[in-house]
Amino acid sequence: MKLYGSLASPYVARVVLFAKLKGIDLQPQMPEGGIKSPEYLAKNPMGKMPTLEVDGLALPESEVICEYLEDVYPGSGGLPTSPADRARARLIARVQDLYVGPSATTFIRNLNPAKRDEAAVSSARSTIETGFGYLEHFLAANDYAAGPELSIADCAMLPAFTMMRKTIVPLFGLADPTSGPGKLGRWWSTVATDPVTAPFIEQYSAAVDAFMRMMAGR
Ligand SMILES: N[C@@H](CCC(=O)N[C@@H](CS)C(=O)NCC(=O)O)C(=O)O
Repeated sequence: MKLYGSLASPYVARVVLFAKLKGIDLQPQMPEGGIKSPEYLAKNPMGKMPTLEVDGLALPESEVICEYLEDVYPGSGGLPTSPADRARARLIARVQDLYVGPSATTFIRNLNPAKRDEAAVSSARSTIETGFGYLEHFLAANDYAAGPELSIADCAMLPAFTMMRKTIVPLFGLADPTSGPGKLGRWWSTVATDPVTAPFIEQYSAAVDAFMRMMAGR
């Protein structure tokens, strides 16, 4: 089983963390020639990371990869047991993907003030706040994102929020909901001190720092 991509990508990091919850050590590696090479595009024509390659199957899309791992290693962590709890965990991951992730990507693509699309940034400012509001609504009141155990919901949110807290929040002066008194603030305090996720945040932060140094050179 090979996971293509760089850990600095929150989508790749989500898969790495989800695998970790299942006791699988999945180390991502960049494909030779990069994600726009003909060889990689033949596996994943979207030219994005991650892609999981396993038994002749090349699977893109981080959430689909996590669900594949769940099917192969069912009941070994990462998703709660009851259908309602599983749905809630999946919902939070989906809200992250649909209502927060795209705006965060817009900010990341506009880091350089000299090349900034101000209209796109202004629109992302309002859409990301709406997305934060949706997460605040659906997050569990206690413990982790979807309840008493770490789940696919934390895997979707944790890398994204680690990256946002280190990059776009300070650089664009966004209000950081994970520093506030609400459920997102409570959630962040939990994952930032949890014995599984706290070291992961540290490892992932180092990858983000390296990514930001690379972007600064552009
Ligand atoms: N929906 C995809 C998003 C993947 C994605 O956007 N990955 C970014 C890195 S964070 C990428 O590969 N971008 C390269 C590009 O768009 O050219 C997933 O969940 O895997």
